[in-house]
Amino acid sequence: MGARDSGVFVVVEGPEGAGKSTLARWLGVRLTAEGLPVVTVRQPGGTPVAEAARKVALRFPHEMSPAAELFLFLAARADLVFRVIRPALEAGQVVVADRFDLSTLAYQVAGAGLPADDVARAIRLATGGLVPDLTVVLDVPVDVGRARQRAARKVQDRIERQDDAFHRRVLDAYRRATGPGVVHIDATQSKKAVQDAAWREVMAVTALSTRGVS
Ligand code: T5A
Repeated sequence: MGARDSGVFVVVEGPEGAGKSTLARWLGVRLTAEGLPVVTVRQPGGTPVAEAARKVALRFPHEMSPAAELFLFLAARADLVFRVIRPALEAGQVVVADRFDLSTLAYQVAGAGLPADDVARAIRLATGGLVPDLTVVLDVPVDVGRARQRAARKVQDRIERQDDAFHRRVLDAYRRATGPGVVHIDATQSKKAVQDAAWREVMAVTALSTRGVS
């Protein structure tokens, strides 16, 4: 992990419609209720530069090369890490992020076909090597996630308009994800079951587990 202080960095990941935003919001509320200082962020977004990059990456009405798309997501992440995430961690806060590096590996590498090693190097440059303490990967089949988005009347962005084969490669990449702090949760379960499972993992990486909160 890149040098930082005593905060805790939690990331929620997964394919479209998996329930990431719902879970990230809930974790923010629950952690606050436990008396911990929390910052919740979504990616791409969260600073003026990152919001501008988000608009181009997701809403731009013209074709763009996979590499151009990669650097838009990483420009957004670099600014968010520098201006929001690292300062919060250095102040000892809990940061809950809706998406982080795994999204780039799933969408731009597995989905769009960019070379994994080059992208990993670019990510390290963007984040200074910051690694989450916990990455909760929510697992839903592509059709379930898309049905949830339709039910929520979400307007499709550039990435969501990619075909099913792209989204299956994204899902497979998430399913293969391993490493320190990476846990997988079946997100076809009820919201409550997903929250309970995630909360057990969050307690394990925060001081809450030793305070006996359940
Ligand atoms: N992207 C992003 C890249 O390509 N590379 C990158 O590096 C990064 C960071 C972001 C897009 O950018 C791409 C990936 C994305 O295409 P976005 O709109 O910010 O787009 O985020 P999405 O992840 O696409 O947002 P979604 O809203 O589609 O998915 P969520 O957040 O996973 O789902 P959520 O929580 O909004 O829930 C969707 C619906 O399902 C319900 C909710 O109530 C809601 O109605 N729901 C459940 N229903 C039943 N059971 C459950 N367990 C449920 N949990 C939630």
